[in-house]
Amino acid sequence: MIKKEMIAMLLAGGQGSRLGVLTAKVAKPAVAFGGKYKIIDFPLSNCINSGIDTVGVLTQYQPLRLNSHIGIGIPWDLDRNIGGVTVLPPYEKSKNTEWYTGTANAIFQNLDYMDSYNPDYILILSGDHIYKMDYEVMLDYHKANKADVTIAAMPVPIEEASRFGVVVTDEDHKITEFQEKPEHPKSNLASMGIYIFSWPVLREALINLKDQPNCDFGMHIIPYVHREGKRIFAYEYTGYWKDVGTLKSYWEANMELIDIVPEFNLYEEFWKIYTKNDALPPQYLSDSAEVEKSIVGEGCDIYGGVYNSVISADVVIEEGAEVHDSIIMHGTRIRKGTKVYNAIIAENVEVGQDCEIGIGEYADSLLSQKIYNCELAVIGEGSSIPDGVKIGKNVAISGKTEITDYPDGKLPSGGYIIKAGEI
Ligand code: ADQ
Ligand code: ADP
Repeated sequence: MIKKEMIAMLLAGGQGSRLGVLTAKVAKPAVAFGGKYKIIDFPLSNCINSGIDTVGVLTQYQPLRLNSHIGIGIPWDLDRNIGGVTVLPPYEKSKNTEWYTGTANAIFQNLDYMDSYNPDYILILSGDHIYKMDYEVMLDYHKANKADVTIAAMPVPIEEASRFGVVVTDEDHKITEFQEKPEHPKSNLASMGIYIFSWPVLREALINLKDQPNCDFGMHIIPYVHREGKRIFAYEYTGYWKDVGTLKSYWEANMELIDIVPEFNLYEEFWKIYTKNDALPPQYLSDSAEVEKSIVGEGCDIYGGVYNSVISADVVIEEGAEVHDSIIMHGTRIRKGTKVYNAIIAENVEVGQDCEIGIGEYADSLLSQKIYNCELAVIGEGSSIPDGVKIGKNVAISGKTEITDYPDGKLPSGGYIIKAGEI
């Protein structure tokens, strides 16, 4: 039997519904980030940079593009004969077939995969976090504490703590209490959803809870091991970490890349973030282009203005168009005279001439399906916006929009529209 001291299991199967139109056709870990990357590049790069060469990626929701991005793992040096990256979708078993009904259920359904490496430790990761972490150091900490479980944790503003699992620790960082997304958090130390388990402890918990519906790490496994009196420690992390599960946090994390001294630095030599290379030509900035404080991807043609924005590869910004404080993804074209503010525009969108995106409060509440209050205009992939359309902030739209009439800020639409309110 092949022996690996620690293997990683990367959970990449959630629906990502809070990202709305951005995840309508693609799993959250495959959403573009930072002009060049996909979200999943961060945990995968962390693995290889930490010396972990065996990674199971659990996929379920809209996996096509995620699978083609991962391929056989070449960009991350994870194309191995033994180990490497393995995509693990749910599969038909002899007795019953089940989708992954929860994070721990997904891991349970892959017991054989984990057993085949006879590991001492299992690292559980999420596919939707932007951060750099050396998991080897976390493993040393786990061993030094003779821990059964180590949970990476970091302080968050107390008013945000109820979005997370919350841990209470003693002076030795031993966890004395764990609350999953509590209404009244007892501490501001949030679980990052990154766990190291000693394999026999996890194995036993998964088997004992195998009949638990929707078995989830935060809801079931952690409370179970705590009840069983296992040694659970918090590994306090102080660097940059962002769960980009909401439109606002996704937009903020992109914007944080373009600060003069970025909070999160993509340019460090010693901790590279790897991604699939599409071998595109360089970007072209014409004499009419004006670019300030922005990331501009390969293959872009810029004739207009780009300010404080993150522009992915193969984007065209025509003359007289302006993009401010926005994220524009791969293959999108912004035509002449269009102004874009505080927007997220997904892949392969055509925005016509003289449009206004992200200014004012225009939205057609009759067509609204979901309420967001993210102060952003969000346009889903493949959409086409005809000339002269105004789409206000707090609006998400996707699909082909056929504007027949556009009086007093109303937006009659063929696609679906999401209006603003709360995230
Ligand atoms: P959440 O952020 O709510 O809480 P969760 O929805 O459980 O995280 O998803 C974690 C990861 O698992 C995501 O990458 C998601 O894509 C994936 N995933 C979800 N369901 C899946 C399934 N059925 N199959 C495969 N993959 C799936 C968790 C913890 C909290 C902690 C936060 C930190 O429960 O305690 O604070 O993460 O972000
Ligand atoms: P969001 O909260 O934005 O939808 P997540 O990816 O975190 O994004 O998924 C949310 C929850 O929905 C998770 O707790 C997960 O258990 C559940 N979930 C998502 N997709 C599926 C699925 N295909 N099958 C079962 N559960 C799912």
